[in-house]
Amino acid sequence: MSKVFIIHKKHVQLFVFALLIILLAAAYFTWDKTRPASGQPAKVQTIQLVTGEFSSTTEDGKKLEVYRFDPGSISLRKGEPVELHISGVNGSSHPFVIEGLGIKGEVKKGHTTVVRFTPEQAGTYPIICQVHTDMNNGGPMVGYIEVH
Ligand SMILES: [Cu+2]
Repeated sequence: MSKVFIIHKKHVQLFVFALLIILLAAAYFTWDKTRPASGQPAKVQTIQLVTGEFSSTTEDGKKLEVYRFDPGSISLRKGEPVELHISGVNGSSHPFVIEGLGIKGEVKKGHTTVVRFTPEQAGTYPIICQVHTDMNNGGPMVGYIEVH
């Protein structure tokens, strides 16, 4: 009776020892994995844009005018935070949307509008001025945001 009890106690000791080894190993691997991840700061992709203008006169004296985002296309890496700094130079106001990203804003002359987002999917996202839409209205004022 007592012999059986002693063997059983040794098994319990062995089990506790094995459990301790497993817990130590688990703690070691978890610690090793989280260290490089927490030490890496998020890179912000900062892009500078301005609102510009092309203008011209036809042979019969008609004035042509189009506002634009400059540069007209930008390239971004997906999964990294972005800051667009859009400064208003030509045109008093440009209320805009970025299609596919659910972003709205406005650029005013003499001011810089900052737009922050993190693109999660590759694709082309047009930034469209809602006032300067076509040739009869000083447009089309559109830029293209390429996410790779
Ligand atoms: Cu505009």
